[in-house]
Amino acid sequence: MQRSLVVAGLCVLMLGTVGAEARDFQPLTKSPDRPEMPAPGIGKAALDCSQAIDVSLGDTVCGDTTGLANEADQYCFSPWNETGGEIIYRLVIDTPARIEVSLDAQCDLDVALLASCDASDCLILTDLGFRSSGAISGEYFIVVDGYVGAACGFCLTIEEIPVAPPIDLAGCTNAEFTNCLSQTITGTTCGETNHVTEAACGLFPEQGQDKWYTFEIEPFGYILASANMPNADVSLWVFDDCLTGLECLGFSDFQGVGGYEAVVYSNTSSENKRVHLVVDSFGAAGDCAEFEIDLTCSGGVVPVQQTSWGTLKGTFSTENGGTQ
Ligand SMILES: [Ca+2]
Ligand SMILES: [Ca+2]
Ligand SMILES: [Ca+2]
Repeated sequence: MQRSLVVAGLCVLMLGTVGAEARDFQPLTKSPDRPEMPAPGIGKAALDCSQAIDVSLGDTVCGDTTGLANEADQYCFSPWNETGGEIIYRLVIDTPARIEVSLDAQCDLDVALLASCDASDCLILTDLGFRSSGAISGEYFIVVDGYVGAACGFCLTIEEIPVAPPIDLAGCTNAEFTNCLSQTITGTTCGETNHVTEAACGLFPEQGQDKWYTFEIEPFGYILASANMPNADVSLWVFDDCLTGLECLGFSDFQGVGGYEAVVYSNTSSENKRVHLVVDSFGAAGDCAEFEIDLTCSGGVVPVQQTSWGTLKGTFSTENGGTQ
């Protein structure tokens, strides 16, 4: 394993590993590369929704923010500088529905979803749109705003989408049992099935075919996986065992094609823990690709080994200094 890849993987781990909390809304695309600190001076949230345009599920509405006033320039406490003028839409959903809102703009506009007419009462801010994780209802405000003063024409589509299918349990029951060892695993998702597209801790629909591995992790052991698909946009999941409901324990999909994703899971219980590591991809339905996983796994090989922080640190230093 090359040192740079390990470092890259660990950096992703620090920045990108997502815990198991459910997300009510997800962006449709990965975030553009923008500054991580708020621009000085932004923070206005004084929207006036008295002129908000009513929209309904199924609508596509077009507008133009050119020449409009900038009443709000920060949403969701994001660092994104939304100093362009804005147009506000009001969406009322009577019958619970899963929604997707997508923005097609001629310049760098963004779209925010608000729970009330207040840019601080923000549910999600995205570059090109968002979807709800499940069915929602009630009154929402959708704001189209301009990143760093951008202003132009756009169309916004608000539609109902199907609720995500449940995870196909065959992925779990047919998973490949793998010894919990530090190793490099190469494989392909081609010939597999798309068992999982969305789960509570995911960020994007992972429509690719997915390959499942099962690991048994000793008490206070851990699993650390960094994966790459040279020709596709890899993602990683960690799921609880089938018997315990396949809770989503970890997820990573922050890089694009050829980028590395990393997840870590620690067994904090005093009993052996069975988890599934799933290699998946972001892309078109049924996509598949070859992958490589650099794996560090502590415990689960019979007889059960003792793991201490000393060996954990030793593992990292060995990996950092190793060549292959
Ligand atoms: Ca604005
Ligand atoms: Ca999948
Ligand atoms: Ca990725």
